[in-house]
Amino acid sequence: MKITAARVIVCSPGRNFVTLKIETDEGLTGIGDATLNGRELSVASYLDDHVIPCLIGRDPHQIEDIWQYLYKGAYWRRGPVTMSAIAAVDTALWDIKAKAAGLPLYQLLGGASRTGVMVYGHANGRDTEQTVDEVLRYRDMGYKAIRAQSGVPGLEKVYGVGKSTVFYEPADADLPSEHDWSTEKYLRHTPQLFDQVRAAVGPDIHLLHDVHHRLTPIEAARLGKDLEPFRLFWMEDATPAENQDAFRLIRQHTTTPLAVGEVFNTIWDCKGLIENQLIDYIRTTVVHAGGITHLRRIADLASLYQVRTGSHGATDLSPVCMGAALHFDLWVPNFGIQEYMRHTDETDAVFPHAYTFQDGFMHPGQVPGHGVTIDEAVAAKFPYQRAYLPVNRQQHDGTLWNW
Ligand code: CS2
Ligand code: MG
Repeated sequence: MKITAARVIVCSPGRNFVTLKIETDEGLTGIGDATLNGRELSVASYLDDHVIPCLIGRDPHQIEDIWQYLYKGAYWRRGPVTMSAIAAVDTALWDIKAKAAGLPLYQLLGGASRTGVMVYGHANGRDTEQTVDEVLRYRDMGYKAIRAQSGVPGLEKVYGVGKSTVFYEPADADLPSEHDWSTEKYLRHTPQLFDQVRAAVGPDIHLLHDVHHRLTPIEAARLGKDLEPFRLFWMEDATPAENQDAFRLIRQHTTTPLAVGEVFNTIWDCKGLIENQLIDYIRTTVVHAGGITHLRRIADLASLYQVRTGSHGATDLSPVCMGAALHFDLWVPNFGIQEYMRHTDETDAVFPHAYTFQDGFMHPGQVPGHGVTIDEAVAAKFPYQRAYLPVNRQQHDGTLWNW
């Protein structure tokens, strides 16, 4: 089989998505997600200008060789743009290989290791009361695991709290909007939020929280300790993780489980965290960490240290990534949980898919490939629209901070 053509489809059904479509001389096609929120066109260009010319004429079955060619052949290794582009190629090739075999992708990875994929949903509210109501609503929808994020008294806009409680799209402006931040107000508010959420929802629902990189290590240690009575499933992105050793300080002070990695793009970003057991869940994804091929390597390293997977699954990762992720999740032995932020109906119309949600669990479906397609005619109705993620500034003096 030979790759005869490949093209990048950029569309914006409510938010921007970048999709790579690979065609072969046997009529089989495969697609991969290449969406990098706020930098979509960089990945589109990387694919169009630098990757696709190298793919034409290659055997699509040679997934590993093509991965190595794109990773080592670029000379300039790693980084979110490069690895998202490689991920899109990898995902599309696994899609083709599974279709050629007439099997759902998870069967090629090693078959199902579980009956379904436990997911967590996003409950958010402007204040504690609305957030508690939203957590109860997600429980009533059947979720066994629910992330809770709320507004912080005294802060106008914070990460994780959308204009509506149903959909949350952080890339909310043509140029970065500016949020204000106060660690003190956040650290005062969050423990009482979870005190009320846990009291309302009871002991059986897994509760998660995303700190979103906004604390220093000692502040994260304090929050982890304060949250221990509420038995969180995880506290995510407690502090920026460029310095993997920073998690030692958090680990010394709290038993609240730690998750990190949605912004990581290779195994090198998390090798120290995993080998030193500084985290409990690794959040790397199909779309941003080099595709199925590389994500398996990260999961295998993690399994040596009892670190489980907990892949990122926000709405800025397309249904193509979600579909591929669910096949990975169904197979991976050290599975932990999968994030599932529902896409809008517009997005789902662009990306018809076989995956399903029922009673807190998802399944990728049984169709050959990863089970997600792109309706290019519908996609064409939604042209690209520039949108950036916000930035944070310290409320007291305007210092630029982590959003
Ligand atoms: C968040 C994301 O879902 C999460 O855990 O960290 O919503 C993140 O803010 C976005 O994916 C950024 O584009
Ligand atoms: Mg996150």
